[in-house]
Amino acid sequence: MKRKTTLTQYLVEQQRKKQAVSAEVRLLIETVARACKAIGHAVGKGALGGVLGSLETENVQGEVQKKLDVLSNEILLEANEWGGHLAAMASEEMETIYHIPNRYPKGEYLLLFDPLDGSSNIDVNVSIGTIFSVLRAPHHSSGRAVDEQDFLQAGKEQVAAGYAVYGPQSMLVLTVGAGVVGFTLDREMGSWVLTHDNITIPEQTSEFAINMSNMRHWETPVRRYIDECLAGKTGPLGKDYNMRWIASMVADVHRILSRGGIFMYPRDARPSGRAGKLRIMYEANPMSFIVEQAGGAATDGARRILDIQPEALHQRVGVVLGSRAEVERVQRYHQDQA
Ligand code: AHM
Ligand code: MG
Repeated sequence: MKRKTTLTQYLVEQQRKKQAVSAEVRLLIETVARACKAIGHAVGKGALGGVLGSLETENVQGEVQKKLDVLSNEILLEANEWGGHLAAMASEEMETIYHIPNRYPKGEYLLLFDPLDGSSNIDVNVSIGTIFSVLRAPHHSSGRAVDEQDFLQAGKEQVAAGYAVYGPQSMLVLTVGAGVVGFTLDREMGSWVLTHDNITIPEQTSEFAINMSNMRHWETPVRRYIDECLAGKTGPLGKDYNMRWIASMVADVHRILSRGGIFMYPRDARPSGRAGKLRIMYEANPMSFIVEQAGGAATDGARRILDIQPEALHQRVGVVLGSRAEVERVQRYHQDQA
């Protein structure tokens, strides 16, 4: 029987053969993966673990926090603060950055995460997930501690990115800049086992994912593309399209990595939608890195997402990502409009 490759073995191999990861990054990813296992365990218990429902608190974006949002955030902080591989962390659930407590050594990397993405699906037993991004901490010769400004790096600077999806199976999908691989959690053994080597996104697709209830607010290029999809075989795109919308970015992107498609959460005309909904640093950037590494593309309409210079930790951005040919078409429609 062929021996199974675990996450640890995969990372050691990357470190040894391709030098794609340093020992610190390997440790960091393994620690995040261990935290994801714990989050997946809590998610799996649901009502039995008393973890469903909301708290009375709001996060910095004014969203009501779910118990699992906060618990997942704590699991990730606790798992990562003591290993010596990080200079600081940032999260969707925290207003500003989290400094590594003085009692622990500091490392050279920055970790950003959305601890539990797809919050509206937590209480209804639909797939949710964790998204993470790893950056290098700038070196300060003065020895001063890192600050929020140090996190504001374009997505192309990411060293690694990944997500865990908690669904019928728990899976971890990862890139260290050398393609995309997927691991499935072997619940009996408690280990992440490599099950999806070299994930690639088909270039063409006939499936789109967008929240159609926002249609009246969309900008013209988005409306044009979706109108053409809806026109089917006799329309300008010449084929019938299907639609899927899970409303967990992790699950929607995972489907696209599995069988192609386009995912859009575009900017729109609402006062709350002008900048987009999804956050660049810990949602759009890691997902765009993964999608590009799998042969797909990611844009905000005008620019490649990974090229955008962020100006704030919780900055939002319009997102169009997935199969290359479709994303490029949407981008062309934006250029036509400009
Ligand atoms: P969250 O981080 O608070 O869960 O919000 C992000 C989620 C994405 O997972 C998903 O794509 C989107 O919000 C769904 O939004 P909507 O409910 O407007 O369809
Ligand atoms: Mg999110």
